[in-house]
Amino acid sequence: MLFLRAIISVVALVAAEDGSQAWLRYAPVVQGEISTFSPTSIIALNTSEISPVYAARQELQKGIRGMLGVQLGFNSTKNASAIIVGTVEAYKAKYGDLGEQEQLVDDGFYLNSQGRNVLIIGQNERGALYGAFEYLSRLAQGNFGPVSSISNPHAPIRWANEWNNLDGTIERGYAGPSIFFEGGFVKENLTRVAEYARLLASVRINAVVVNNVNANPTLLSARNIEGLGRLADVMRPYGVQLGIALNFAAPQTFGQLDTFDPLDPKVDAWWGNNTDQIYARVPDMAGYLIKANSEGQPGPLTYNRTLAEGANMFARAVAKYGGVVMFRAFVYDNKLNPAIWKADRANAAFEFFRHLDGKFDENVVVQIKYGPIDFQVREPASPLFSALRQTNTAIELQITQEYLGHQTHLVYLSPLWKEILDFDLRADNKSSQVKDIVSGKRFKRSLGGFAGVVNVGTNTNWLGHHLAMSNLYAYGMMAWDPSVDPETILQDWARLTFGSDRAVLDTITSMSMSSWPAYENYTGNLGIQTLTDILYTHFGPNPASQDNNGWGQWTRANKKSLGMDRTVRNGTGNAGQYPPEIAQMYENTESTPDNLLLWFHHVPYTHRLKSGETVIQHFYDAHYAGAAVAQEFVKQWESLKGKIDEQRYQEVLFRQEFHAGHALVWRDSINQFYYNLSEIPDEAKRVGIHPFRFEAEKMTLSGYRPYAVNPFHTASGYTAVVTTSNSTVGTATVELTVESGVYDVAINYYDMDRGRSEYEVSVGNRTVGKWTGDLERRLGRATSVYLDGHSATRITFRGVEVRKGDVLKIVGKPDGIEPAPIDYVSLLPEGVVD
Ligand code: GCV
Repeated sequence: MLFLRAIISVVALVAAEDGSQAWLRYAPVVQGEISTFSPTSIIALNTSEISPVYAARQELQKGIRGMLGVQLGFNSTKNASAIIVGTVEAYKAKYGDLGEQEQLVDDGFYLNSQGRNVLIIGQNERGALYGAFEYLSRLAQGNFGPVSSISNPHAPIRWANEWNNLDGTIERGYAGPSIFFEGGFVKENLTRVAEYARLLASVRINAVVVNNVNANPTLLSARNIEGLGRLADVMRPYGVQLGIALNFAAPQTFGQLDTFDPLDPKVDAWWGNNTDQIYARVPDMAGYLIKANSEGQPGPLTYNRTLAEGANMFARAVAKYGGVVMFRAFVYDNKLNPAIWKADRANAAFEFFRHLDGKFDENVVVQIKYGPIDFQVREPASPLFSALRQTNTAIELQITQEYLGHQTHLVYLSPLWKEILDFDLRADNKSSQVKDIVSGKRFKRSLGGFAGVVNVGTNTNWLGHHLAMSNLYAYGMMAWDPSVDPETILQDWARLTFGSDRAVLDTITSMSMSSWPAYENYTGNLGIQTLTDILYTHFGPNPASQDNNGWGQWTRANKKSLGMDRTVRNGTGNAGQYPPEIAQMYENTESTPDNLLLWFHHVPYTHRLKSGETVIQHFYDAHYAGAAVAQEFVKQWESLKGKIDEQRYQEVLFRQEFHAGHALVWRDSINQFYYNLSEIPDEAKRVGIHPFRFEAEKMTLSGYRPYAVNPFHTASGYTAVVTTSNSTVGTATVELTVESGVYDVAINYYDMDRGRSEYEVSVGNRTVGKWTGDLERRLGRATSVYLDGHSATRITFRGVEVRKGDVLKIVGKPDGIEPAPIDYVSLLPEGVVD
């Protein structure tokens, strides 16, 4: 029997998998003491189909069948070897006392082996389901020993936010259109919503806000309320509650009142009435999420009412149903004047909310982004966490990689979140870790927790990149218990997702754990922010886009110096928003950690870091180091060929190759930008010096012409080539004056939206490769209609034989608006990256 299982397992390892099951694959298990698994049946203490206990029963049966090849029957009477799953109350009613349950809080669970019985007992039904998932996760990881543990959540609020529009698009979503909406309404087929709820429940997320915070008021139409009811119905069996985002002006724009003033009784009554209608269809709705007076959204400030008055209006409407209002602190003026040295967007949330402390109703939670700006690659913790003492708070994290590579770059985010959650703000000179503030423990608040912007789409694997799913898994597990180590969570996820092969685990661990530092290195380091294009896609490099506009993500880079002066002494005063011990640390360059130096200080490029390096040389070195790590990811992943099923292996490889190429685009672009600005050369003589490149504009061109790329630093030598018209086939040729040998041929080109150009490259009349510029179809990243840092990419053909004097020829056939653009060709001897 065991031998048979072992065979099944090997076969399953190589069978194609599409990622739809994520970490809930229940693949046959070979490791661990399988023979000690003794249960022969499952007793569920609630068998109503809408109960999470029922879902737990089904999941236990399915999981055990998949992993162990054993079909457990359902039983109702206790026998010597059953898995018993249910709530404390149901257990007590049936079997009497249960000792340890006293320690359970809402959603908590208890696992215990009693002889050959396994007890999975939740404080509530949802907790029982969480316990079942935990038990299955242990089995999947080869842990068959007796269980005995109690697990309680760190905080009651553990929500997912989905920025889905009613037309089916997703703001900052990179994995296809919405699973919730299309054409203005809730979708008819909600199969994937149920599957998503199952995934979320397995990582103990208890609610989902299904629509964009930039909310469409027509969500409140009768047809959509019915649709919301259907959404809640399919998620309910998994204990995942529905939440919705509201548009503050809805009473006027949708309800046809002449005002949306929150203190106008008509408006109050309108929201009360609408809320009653929604709760009539969704009696267990979790509550509302509100973005007000932010980025053009309406809010109470229009009527000179406070943000608290606005929040409390909704709080009153949902209070009688036990609902909560998540009110976002992401309120700022996006028309700031960059000429004012002391103006600072980072000050906004604190300035708007601090004086409102204690003015919010008990069922309001102020939802605060982790840093003062907007999900950058590195930010200090928001000072607002330490300022709200009599107000419930939650931290907002982002699983969707808006500023972090759109799920085409591998970036494991749990270490970033951990740094923020563990950060000690030293409120009143006492330990005040962010995680203890948002749980409500530090300031003794009744509510609090976590909101994670996920943005799953219809892509089979949910987030577009199989490896990005570690972020969703980690988010849930950290919201439950922020003290867990990011590497431990990662390894659990990797074992569940890819199996327990040591090489697979070690490789994925090494790649993922080095991914955030690498991304920080080749994008924006020393706290300067991500340096992506904030005026367009938030994907590729464009440092100049940060400055001289009203958005306030300034770097203040000039010829001599850069960084935001946020000191109290001479700058925007932002450092002074922190409690005294932290304020003092950030006030001075000497005590500010290097990785936040440019967040808090404006310094010359020649300023010396604690390492002894200058700021500019650190920029150059870090960009080279980070991009080099991204090249290694490809080789690391390739070492797993045959150890992972071919489908997921190839899909990840494709993204890692893109990632490696785009990391070089980032490296060169940022280095070139700051070299150009500061005119300080790279001591290591790398920046702007590319001995292995053949610039396309210097090749012999026919049907192609040189094109000055904008931003200039997103093209090697600032110039690319494009076809002379959208119907002309272009040819670029160059004689290769290199020693005969075997080379990798890397071609940097631009893959724009709205066109699928075709390319062919040959060396000495021997075809090296052909490809189509169709990444807009294959990657979910935001696209660009320009030649720029978003469309810039690289394709590499490896092991090409080249003879001295061979002619390299690229033929480019334009399509749509895409003129088959080429930047350069690198001819790379083994081990060289250029
Ligand atoms: C949903 C940033 C993003 C916006 C997002 C906003 C927010 O500005 O770029 O897409 O809007 O944050 O969090 O409200």
